[in-house]
This record gives sequence, structure tokens and C-alpha cells, in this order.
Amino acid sequence: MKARWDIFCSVVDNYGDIGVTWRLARQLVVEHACDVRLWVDDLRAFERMCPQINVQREQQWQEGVDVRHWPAQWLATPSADVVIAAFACQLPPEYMEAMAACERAPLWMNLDYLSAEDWVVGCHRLPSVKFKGVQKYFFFPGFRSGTGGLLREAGLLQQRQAFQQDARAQQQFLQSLGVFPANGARLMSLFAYENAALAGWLDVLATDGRATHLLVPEGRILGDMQRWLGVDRLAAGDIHRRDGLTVQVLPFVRQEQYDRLLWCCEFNAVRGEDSFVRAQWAGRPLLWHIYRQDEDIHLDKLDAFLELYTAALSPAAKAAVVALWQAWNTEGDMAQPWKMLLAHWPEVAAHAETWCLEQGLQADLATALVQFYESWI
Ligand code: TRH
Repeated sequence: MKARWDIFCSVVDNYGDIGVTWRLARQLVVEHACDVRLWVDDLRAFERMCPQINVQREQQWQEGVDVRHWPAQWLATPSADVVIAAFACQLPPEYMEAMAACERAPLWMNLDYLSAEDWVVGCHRLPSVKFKGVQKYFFFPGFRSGTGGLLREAGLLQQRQAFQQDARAQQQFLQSLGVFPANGARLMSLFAYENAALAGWLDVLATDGRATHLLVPEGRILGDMQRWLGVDRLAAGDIHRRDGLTVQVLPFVRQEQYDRLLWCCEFNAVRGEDSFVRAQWAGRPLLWHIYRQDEDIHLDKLDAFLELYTAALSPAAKAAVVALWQAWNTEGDMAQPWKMLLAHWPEVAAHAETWCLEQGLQADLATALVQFYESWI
């Protein structure tokens, strides 16, 4: 019998919660033949990356996943065999009672936030709280062995490499989005939260010897972009030129298209959790805008990742990457670190591919979850 999985996703803000759980749900169905229900409390956020979602419906099938609107008034529902609370969301109390009433208790896990910090290895798969005899476990994604790994669909890296070797496929894809970069221009993407450091970065891009074509999906960074461009409003389709820099605003696209966008670009600025991982699978240099947390604890997470990511770089290339990422995340001066990065580009670019392939040797997160379930039963 197929294992039944319930994944609970509460959309706190942005798109990471739904981005991660939707990706995981599909992979469990396609690659592990699981029956998956995905409970989402905000279908509008979901619709941005999956436009075929009908936001009016309480239940619908999407790509083999049983998508449920997580209602404010919970209706009696039997528990699945595996229950995932994504990012510490609270399950409906009635559902917890249903878990406790099962003859055989389900495997209950909290799928945690991604972090490169050391302590993650020690906490991964540890028991957490209990509810009436039903044990909850911590499940941590991560970059190190001994963690749950990263979401990575089967064949993703081969697909990505084939696409990057196929100039025509890339051109066709870009044209489908209305993107026509000038010959020789450096194509880059920018997905970020509000950031006062943007102006300094754009200044240096505009005056660089090589032209840059910057693709900006609609989102929170547009306010800073408007100010720098001196325009009142930016919307998808807009293109503005300032010296050597072309800025093009794109619509928010489907997750699969966003992957291709990252694969086409020489450099990707990403944020949060899921786009951060996808940029690593693109095998290209990247810049991470980490999700800000109280008391700046996100800066420890940033340092932990940088330490791991730059370990194999020469001291000068490492210094360039670290300076750029720290400037971006503390709203510092981007000009100098960007110039430093350009000076070490070949090394940093080669490293991005090596890092990707190394990370690709770990079991992916969906497989790790299934293996945990199999060892648990
Ligand atoms: O949207 P985010 O900032 O999400 C954040 C983080 O997950 C953060 O850790 C969490 O605490 C907070 O939400 C609540 O960034 P993230 O994680 O990259 O999610 C964006 C998703 O949107 C990702 O799945 C990629 C997808 N996406 C598209 O599908 N199309 C697009 O055009 C773009 C730009 C993104």
C-alpha cells in the first residue's frame, strides 16, 4: 500500500513556505509513489508560482498532489501515515487528536528551516515534543552530511547542464519572456527583499566596462529600483537603460521557468530559502539575501554558510565573496566587493559548479524523508 503523507503549510509571508512544500509534495508523488495531501492556508501565494491553482476550491488535484485549502474551521480528517509540519507550523488540534487516535501512530515531523550551522547535524532526526503518545521529530535540511540534504529532483543537474550547453534552447526560453540581451552582455537576475545597498551596486554595474542585462522578477526590490532609476512605477515588461546597465522587470514565473531563468544567467541574486538552493543547483556564482530575523541572528546563519561555501576558495576569492555577501546583507558598500569579485570571476565561477556537484552527491531531502520513514516503520 502507498504511504499516505500530509504536509501542512502555513504561509507566514513571501513564497518560501509554499515554494518548499509544493516542490516536496510533487517530488514525493513523482519519485516515491506516495499519496500526498498538501494543506495550504493561503492559496493566493500558491497561485503566484502555480497559476493553474483555483483559489476558490477547497480541494483540487495538481500534478498528482491532493491540494487542500487548510480551513480556519477544521473538518474531521483521518491522519495520514506521515505528517509533516513545515517550518514549525501548528497543526489543527482536531488533527492532532486524530493522530493520537490512530491504531498505529503516524510519523510526525517538523520540517525545519535551512541552515549551515554546525548544531544542525546534532539535532537532525532527534525526538521533539510528544502529543498523547505521538512523538514528533526534528528534520533538518542542510548542506553537511548528517543533515536531511536539499530538495533536488531526480535528473535536475543533468537537465540543467544540458540546457546550459544548448544556446538555442536558452535563447528560445529568454525570448519567450521577452528577453533579448545585447551581444556580450552579462545576464544577471535579481530576486531580493528591500535593500538600500542596491543603488551602490547598480552604480558600479552601469559604469562597468562590460554591459549588464539585469532581470528583475516583480517583487519587494522594485521600490529601491524605482528610486535608482528615478521612475514612479515599475511593472513586468518595463525596460530601462542607464549607461551600460539594462534593467528589465519580469513577471513572477512558474517555478520551472524560474529555474531556467537562473540557468541562463551568469550571476543570480536570490533570497530566502528555496531560490537560494535553486541558484546553487544552477552552478553559477550567486549572492544570497538572507531572510532577516530578530537580533540579527540571520547573520550567524549567513556566516555559517559562507564558511562552508568558501572553504575551498583561494583567500582572495574567498574575501571577495564574503565581502560582497556581507555588504548586501548589512546594506553596505557594494562597489568595492563587486570589483573584487570580478577580479576573481573565473575561480568563483568554477567553484559554483564544483559546489553544486558536491552538494548533488548528498541524498536529496525527499529521499532522506522517505528513508527516515522506512527506517522508522
Ligand atoms: O519568498 P522568500 O523570501 O521566502 C521566505 C523564505 O523561505 C524564508 O526563509 C521564510 O522564513 C520566509 O519566506 C517566510 O524566498 P524563497 O524561499 O526563495 O521563495 C521564493 C519561491 O518563489 C521559490 O520557490 C522560487 C519561487 N519563484 C517562482 O516560482 N517564480 C519567480 O519568478 C520567482 C522570483 C520565485
